[in-house]
Amino acid sequence: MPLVLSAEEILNKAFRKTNKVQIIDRNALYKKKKTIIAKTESFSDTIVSSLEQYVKNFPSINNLPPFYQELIDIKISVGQLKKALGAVDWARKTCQMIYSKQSKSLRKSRKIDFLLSKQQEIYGRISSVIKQIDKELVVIIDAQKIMKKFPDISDIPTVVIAGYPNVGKSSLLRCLSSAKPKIAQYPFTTKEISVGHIERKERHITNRYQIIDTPGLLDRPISKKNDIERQAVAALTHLADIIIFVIDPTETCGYTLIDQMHLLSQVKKMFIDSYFIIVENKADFKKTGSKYLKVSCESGEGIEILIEKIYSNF
Ligand SMILES: Nc1nc2c(ncn2[C@@H]2O[C@H](COP(=O)(O)OP(=O)(O)O)[C@@H](O)[C@H]2O)c(=O)[nH]1
Ligand SMILES: [Mg+2]
Repeated sequence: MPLVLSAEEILNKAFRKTNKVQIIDRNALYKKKKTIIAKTESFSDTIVSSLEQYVKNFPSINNLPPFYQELIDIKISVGQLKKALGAVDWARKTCQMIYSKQSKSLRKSRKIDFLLSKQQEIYGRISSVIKQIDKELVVIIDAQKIMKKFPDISDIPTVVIAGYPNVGKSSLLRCLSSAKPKIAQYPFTTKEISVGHIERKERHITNRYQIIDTPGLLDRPISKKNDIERQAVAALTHLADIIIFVIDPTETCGYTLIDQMHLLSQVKKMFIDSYFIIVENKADFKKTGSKYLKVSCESGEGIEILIEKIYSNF
């Protein structure tokens, strides 16, 4: 992505470049005239090509995975970003036109006063166009900041873990992942996201799946979530092919089974397109007579069966 500058920075950069323009000509009049033209051209070129880079090299929003689009939407709205890019493109065309319309009269004239006043006019008009898109440039700069901090999530089959705090979600993520889970911050909250991977080798093919734990997001009732957290959950719905909902029947997590079942029904409503695997954790400690798969991150009981269940649903 190009480094997008604010309106003031763009103008400063363009003016700085004009100071470096030097023309050599033995004829003093020609030297002055050519210098004025060259500076004006350099000013306009710097601006037009910067704006062109911004629009051309900005990642196509429509081609981003929906999860990332949703993340952009949370902070600045995709519509606003598209409008901002449109405004920058308009400014590029307008600046180009201002210069090309005036450059002929610059070339024709031999009056230095006239040339200088034309130059000032072009500087002024282009500057005012750039100042007009200052807000839009800031939108793009903000979008870039968000995009740089995107959590590193791939477009591969994904399992998301949900359940109350202390039921054993992080333990389960470690239990299921081959490597140490990576932890990244959500770009829009202080919330973290932990991503682990399972690899499944079948003859010569290795399939990779990612497992995501989202502390603070899928471990609380919807009524306790603020707007941003709700939107973050919405973003996650794009990722989750499978949801593992972890129940702690020992209630040592500090939440009753009734509360846990209530959270399950809420999460089910949010992730209507995902396949649910409900597990009862801490089976080494206590098992209920329920139909749910019993696992233990401590003893490893049930983990193989859980992995098979994950595979068979992809
Ligand atoms: N007895 C037992 N304790 C467990 C098991 N899994 C997790 N725990 C414990 O439960 C507590 C919370 O686990 P953690 O993975 O941090 O839960 P999270 O908040 O849902 O991520 C920790 O003290 C774990 O050691 C298990 O299978 N059996
Ligand atoms: Mg945890």
